Amino acid sequence: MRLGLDFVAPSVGGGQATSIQDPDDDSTGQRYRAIFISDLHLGTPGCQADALLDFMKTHPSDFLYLIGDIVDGWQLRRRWYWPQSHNDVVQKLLRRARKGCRVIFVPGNHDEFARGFIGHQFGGVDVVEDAVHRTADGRDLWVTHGDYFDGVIQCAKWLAYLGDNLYEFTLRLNRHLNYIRARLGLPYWSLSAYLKHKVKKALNYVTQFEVAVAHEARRRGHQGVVCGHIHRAEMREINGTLYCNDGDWVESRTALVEHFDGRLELLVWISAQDNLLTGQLASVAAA
Ligand SMILES: [Mn+2]
Repeated sequence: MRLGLDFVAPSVGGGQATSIQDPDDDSTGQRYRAIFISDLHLGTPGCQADALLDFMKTHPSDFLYLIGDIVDGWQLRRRWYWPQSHNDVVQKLLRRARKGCRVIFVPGNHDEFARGFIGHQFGGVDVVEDAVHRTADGRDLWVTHGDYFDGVIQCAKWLAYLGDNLYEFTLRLNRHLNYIRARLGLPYWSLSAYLKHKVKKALNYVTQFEVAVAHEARRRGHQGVVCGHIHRAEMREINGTLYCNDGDWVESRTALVEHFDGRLELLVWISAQDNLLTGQLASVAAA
């Protein structure tokens, strides 16, 4: 198994389309056995729906795991924001399920409203509390969003809401700053990623989270875990357990994929228009 970060270039047609091809399948890129994505935060201006659509369009899979915070119910309750591109993402997800892809939705804390529908199926999408994915090479991966390990959210919901507001604020500030930076000819720079990185580094939060999740996966008898929630893509062994975090589609645009031989890989989506920023994106996700 290869550890590390790889890049998915936007497909320019033709190329490596493989295996099952249905006539309605417009995908031109590589097919994966499984794709794991989380923290799309549909319903917020931060969601990079267009990039996600490009990724989804070009990369079909047999399994698609939606590991929480897909729709941001917290933000939508406060302010309705639902552009066409967010609708397109939902349509695309449902279409995949219709086309025979096994789509599994594990709700997170931002879409906890969906936890009321656990055990049900909507348009071919299974809503489950958590899942176990068996890789082609026989490893069992526990699939969970990860917020159950978040002491702050578990103990005091209002604190989490406060944190959410601050996060939204930095994201907005980030957009303005980058507009100015772009005008000055400077490359993209993510303030919220920087702040999150700094703050959480100081609190040692990320490590604690990762160790706790990996430990629980091991306790449950699995070889690894795939989660999201902290918006930090990662794939590494922790005390003999494979810890995978598929990142997010607000900043890092990352996905975890399984190849047909069971090999797992962490991908960063680079849009055609910003391939100059490759280095920046890589360091955010790989940090
Ligand atoms: Mn979350």
